[in-house]
Amino acid sequence: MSSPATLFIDGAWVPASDGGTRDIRCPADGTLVGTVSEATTEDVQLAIAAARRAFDAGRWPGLAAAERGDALLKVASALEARKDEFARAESLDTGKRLVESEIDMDDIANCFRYFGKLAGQDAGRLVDAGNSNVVSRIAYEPVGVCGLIAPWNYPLLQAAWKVAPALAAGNTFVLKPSELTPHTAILLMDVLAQVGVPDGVANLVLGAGPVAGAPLSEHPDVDLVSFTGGLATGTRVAAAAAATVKKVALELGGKNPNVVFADADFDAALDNALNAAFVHSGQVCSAGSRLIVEESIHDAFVDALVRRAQSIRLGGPFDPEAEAGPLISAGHRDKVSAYVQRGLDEGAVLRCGGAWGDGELAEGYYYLPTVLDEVKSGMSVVIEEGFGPIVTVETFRTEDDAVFIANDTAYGLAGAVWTQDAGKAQRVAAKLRHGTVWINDYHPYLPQAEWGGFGRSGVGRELGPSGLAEYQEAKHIYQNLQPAVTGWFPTHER
Ligand code: TXE
Repeated sequence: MSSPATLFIDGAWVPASDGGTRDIRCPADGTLVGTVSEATTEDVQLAIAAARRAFDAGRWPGLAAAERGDALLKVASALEARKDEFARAESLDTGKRLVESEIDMDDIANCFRYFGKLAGQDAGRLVDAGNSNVVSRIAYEPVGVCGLIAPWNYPLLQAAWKVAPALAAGNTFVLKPSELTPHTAILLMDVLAQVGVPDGVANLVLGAGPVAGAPLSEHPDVDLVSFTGGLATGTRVAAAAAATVKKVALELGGKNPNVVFADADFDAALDNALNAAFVHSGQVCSAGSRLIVEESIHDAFVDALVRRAQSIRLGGPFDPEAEAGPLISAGHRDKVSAYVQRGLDEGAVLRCGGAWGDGELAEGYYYLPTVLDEVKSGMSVVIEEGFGPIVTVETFRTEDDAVFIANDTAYGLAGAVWTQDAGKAQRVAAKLRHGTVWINDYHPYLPQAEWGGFGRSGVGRELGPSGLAEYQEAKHIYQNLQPAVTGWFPTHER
């Protein structure tokens, strides 16, 4: 059998240089989804070289920004036209429900549309130099070759948050999706080629992080690295990137507080606490994994939460009854199990879950929705990201306590506050040290609004105007309209 050609380098589909491959299996039942190329370091270097040539000598960076924007609008339309195919591929790779992948595909089309429209809008800025003989302006230029490293939880969505602004700004890139979930990135390259993105501008390498990803953070010809993934890998990427002083953008997850005051709309807060923690089985960087509830409603709220959590139906991507899916891999499920066990060893009270799915679910990597009550600051389940269907419960008595507990984390990605007191909502929102704060809601985000973290949740912002600025260099162009001798150094006769 010939080797699959699923690396996209310099406008061509190629196999790995050593013929290496990887089987991709659906986490819902282990079925083989496909076999893809596994890049070698040499393949990654070829992709970087292609991106470098396309940036230094190609036409993409110099195109009118609106023309690049038009290409992105075509990508959005193509994604809509091929939504079923993309959503199916995403669900097979991740095990997530088809309906969730369909929502992701709509969001991805909107992301391309947003950056497509934004691309031509800002022609820079005139600066008042305080001198009528000077024209001073700021031009926004592409950074260069971008290394884009994406995770497995929202494979194409996280890639799109990087690819769309990188292209809009006129960069070239090498994308490395997670080795577990490559298929929608492969489909995206097909779409980019079809809408006329020139050869070498968009390159795709597949494979394990240390081989296919690390060169993107190390190579001197890469000017920017944008990474979404775990804290440990992100720290490694940033350290490697420092050696060549690359621009670095990091999104490293969170330990996100969901603060519920006693005066909140009980049913809405409860329903959303469930969504916050258990959507996509908690494999969401902004998952509301820390429920921080006012002491007076703790018992009623947590009892109801446990009842609802126990009734969540788990199942595969195409099971119409399923409400949440499996974890991404056996390794990740082991990690989630160990994390919960550590919490129990440290004194957390297991209210439900804490076990693998059995019966029919035993074919996949399912983990039951888990509520850990009576956790305390300093426990590992309060400090570390669990990235599974786990919610911990803490209580507070005063508004100040609530804020203190919510900010008592090294992360700072997102959080929510539930109260019907508008003043309290605004006071608490203002004090939360998190990049997104929801008031009486959980999880919505907008392509036109910045997304990113305080503290160890990362560096930089994706989406919104700042999401484009990450991929631009600001250049000051200063023109003297009346050149003259300065006389600073007088002419000395010898
Ligand atoms: O992620 P990794 P893992 C968190 C979550 C999870 C933990 C570990 O808590 O339990 O991270 O998950 C590539 N140089 N998040 O191990 O390793 C890798 O191939 C360059 C939060 O799966 O961070 C993949 O493409 N790249 C998160 C990407 O990095 C390397 C989403 C992310 O994988 C590399 C996912 C290296 N040395 C997990 N090593 C979020 N922020 O949403 C690996 N990679």
